[in-house]
Amino acid sequence: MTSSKLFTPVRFGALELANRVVMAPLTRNRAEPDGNVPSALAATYYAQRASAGLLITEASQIMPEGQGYAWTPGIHSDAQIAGWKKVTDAVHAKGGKIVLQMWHVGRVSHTSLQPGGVAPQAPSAIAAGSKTFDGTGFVDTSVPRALELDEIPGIVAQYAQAAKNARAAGFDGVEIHAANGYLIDQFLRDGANKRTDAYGGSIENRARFLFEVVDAVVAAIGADRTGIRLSPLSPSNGISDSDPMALFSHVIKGLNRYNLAFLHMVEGATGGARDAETDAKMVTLRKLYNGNYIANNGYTRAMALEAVDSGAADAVAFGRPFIANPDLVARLKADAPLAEGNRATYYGGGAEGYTDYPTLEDATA
Ligand code: 8OZ
Repeated sequence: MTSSKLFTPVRFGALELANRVVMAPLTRNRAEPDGNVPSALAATYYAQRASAGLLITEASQIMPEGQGYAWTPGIHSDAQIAGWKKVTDAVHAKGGKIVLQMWHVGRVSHTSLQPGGVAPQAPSAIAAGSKTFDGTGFVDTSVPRALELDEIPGIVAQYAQAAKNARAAGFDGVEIHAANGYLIDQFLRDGANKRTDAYGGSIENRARFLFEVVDAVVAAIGADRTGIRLSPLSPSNGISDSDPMALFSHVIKGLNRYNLAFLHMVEGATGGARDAETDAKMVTLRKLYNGNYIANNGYTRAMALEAVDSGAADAVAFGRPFIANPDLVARLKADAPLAEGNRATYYGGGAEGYTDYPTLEDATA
């Protein structure tokens, strides 16, 4: 047992968390193929993990065009809202808190996943050069089309509608997915955004879309129920920028004015190893933020205790460790061994590798 602050309550805006261990968003590709509706198994899966201080759901498309992989859940149809309601009810029944991660993939998609089989939406017609999963296998992402200037307000409005849908589905709030090379990140970076209008060129212009989305979501459900995730130094999904430190200094300083529930940062390359140079840059960026900070990416128990006890972070999000350890909080508290997840069952499939990982108590009973 330990008396670390990691296991103490904290308030993030309107969200009262029982501890500072957060479940990071994890794509699992198990929505019902008919309509991309969260399944009954999803309710079991999230409820099993409800002892986290906060659950952040897998990324969920805000509109059909926002989908980039097979069987990811949406938050745009009535059936999806009803499916998510079962998830939030199950989590709340166990005393947990849960926010929905809102996602538009932009160019990280394939024509076969787009309504009408057309090219995916993006700031500019530049392919990501990455792969996606179309339901049969891994395929190259398609060359996208550049959004028309007059289409952008409709997408911003869709984020606000998705946030309202999330609240209707019983979520405690939302996380705006602005990380990992998806649509918002594509607008931010000069490697993906070659626009010559108000949404391209200068850092201020490239950040315009992000701030319009934040404005709209905050107006829809309140800043105290809105969080955002950034990955300033991650090369995920073919994203690149000539000066990420200048870009994200502007973004993070700009986020200070909202008093959001939290800022959640992927520190370094998403899912990758950590290095000292990148960590130092992340510390520089982190210091620019005045609000609640959730740290993420490859944290061990020792790193998480240190981060929270030193005040470097207010909470730590764990991703992959939550797959095989539904009782991760209890295991961290007891300094118990962690189970290893089976990579073959990360994406797609049913209960195997999803809802069949035992708690330590059950495993040793
Ligand atoms: C893994 C596989 C597919 C999507 C992300 C939503 O990187 C994802 C994702 C992760 O943010």
